[in-house]
Amino acid sequence: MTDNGAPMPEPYKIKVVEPIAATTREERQAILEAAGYNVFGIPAEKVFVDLLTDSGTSAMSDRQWSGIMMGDEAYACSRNFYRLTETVQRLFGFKHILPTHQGRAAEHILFATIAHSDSQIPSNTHFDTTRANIEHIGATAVDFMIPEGTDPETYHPFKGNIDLERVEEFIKEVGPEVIPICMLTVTNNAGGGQPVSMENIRSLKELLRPHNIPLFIDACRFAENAYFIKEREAGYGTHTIPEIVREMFSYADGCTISTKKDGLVNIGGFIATNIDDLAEAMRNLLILYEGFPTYGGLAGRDLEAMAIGLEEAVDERHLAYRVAQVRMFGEKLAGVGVPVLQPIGGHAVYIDVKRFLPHIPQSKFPGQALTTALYIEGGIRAVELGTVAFTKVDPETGETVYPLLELVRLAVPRRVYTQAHLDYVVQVFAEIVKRKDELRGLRMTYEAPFLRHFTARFEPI
Ligand code: PM9
Repeated sequence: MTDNGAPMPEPYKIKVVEPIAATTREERQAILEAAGYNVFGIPAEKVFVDLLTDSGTSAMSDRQWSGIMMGDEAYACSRNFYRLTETVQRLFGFKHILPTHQGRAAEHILFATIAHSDSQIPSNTHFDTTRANIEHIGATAVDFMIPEGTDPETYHPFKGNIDLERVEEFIKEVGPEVIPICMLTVTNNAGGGQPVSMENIRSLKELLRPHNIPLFIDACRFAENAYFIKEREAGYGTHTIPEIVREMFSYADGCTISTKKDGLVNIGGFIATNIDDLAEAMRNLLILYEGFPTYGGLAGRDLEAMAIGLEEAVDERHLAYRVAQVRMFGEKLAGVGVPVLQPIGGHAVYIDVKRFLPHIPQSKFPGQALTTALYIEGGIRAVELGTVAFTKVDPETGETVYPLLELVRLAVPRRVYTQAHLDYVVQVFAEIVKRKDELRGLRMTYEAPFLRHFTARFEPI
């Protein structure tokens, strides 16, 4: 709402436009078949509204584009690195900043430095790239979401919270010496874009402190999380977003981040920490895998755009609009009969596919089936976060373990689509709702050994 009571329009005007393609249903059928019924394989030019991800898909501002021209492309110690360092230190309060080309590169460097095959890494929910980086080393990633987080229908203001009691029991059970860090994902992407409360972050730090277990935050959506704290947590209504961000990270010993999300850039990330010897060890690996520690796989211009993007990310008007846009989108979808995960998260609307398509069992990939229907019906690209992305095989019994939640995510890129685009998606859904009982499952014909959802191929049953 604006102060005159009118609904808030986009808090920006459009300076550059990019045409988007219209395709026919027949073309979309053929494109999908060629892509093995996996929307990751569809040429982006053949997508009308692309809600695959909010990662790297933001529109940069005029300030960021002018920052690009201020790129200092010196190999070492470019001025943009110092600008980024100053911005991150001011916003997050960490001493050491190691740029990386994106989030998973930060995860790789962190876990390659601290984890071994016997390590156990607890989290509220590890994102899939984080889990894969941990498991690639042979270590174990463990999720301790609060029970409310696994129920898509109940309301809880901070469904992203970690279950402190279970973390405490876990430390007792495995011993603190095998836990190199605890990781907290804010907001919790794999659990529906749900925020973590300040109280939960603070209490987690208190729980870990006596065991000397450092707390790291996966900070991809730190600004949206801070906005939810301001909106929902007692005592924070009058705080500014930068104040909330600073407090959130004051309880952490470090963070990894893909700045392709809240950081409002198309490529970038970093690791930050206060732990001197860890920073030193990671810097050495950074040189091996990413580049000199002052650029970490990025150009000077990328560092500049990132520094500006991080400042724009904590602008309260930007966040108020962003959260309201996603919420209104979710409410409209619910209004046409689509079961959406409650409450609606920060960066995306998540569809509860178990309730939407109860006739398709998880063994036949109902979430994937919905993503294919969305493309054929309206040229819309969404992502499955269910059986394809998160199925595990029990190492002891060899049994297939399906994820509790079967979700399809409609992620909203930042500053890219207008309300009219999202209304179009709602209309397409209204059509799908009418004949949803006719949708059929899929059979998987190819899967990679890890992160299979990116490249898996399917055929309709
Ligand atoms: N997230 C997303 O779409 C992009 C990859 S999957 C299509 O949500 C968290 C919480 C993420 C995340 C990426 C990464 C990895 C780490 N943590 O993609 O490597 O949501 O920059 O970041 C995606 P990068």
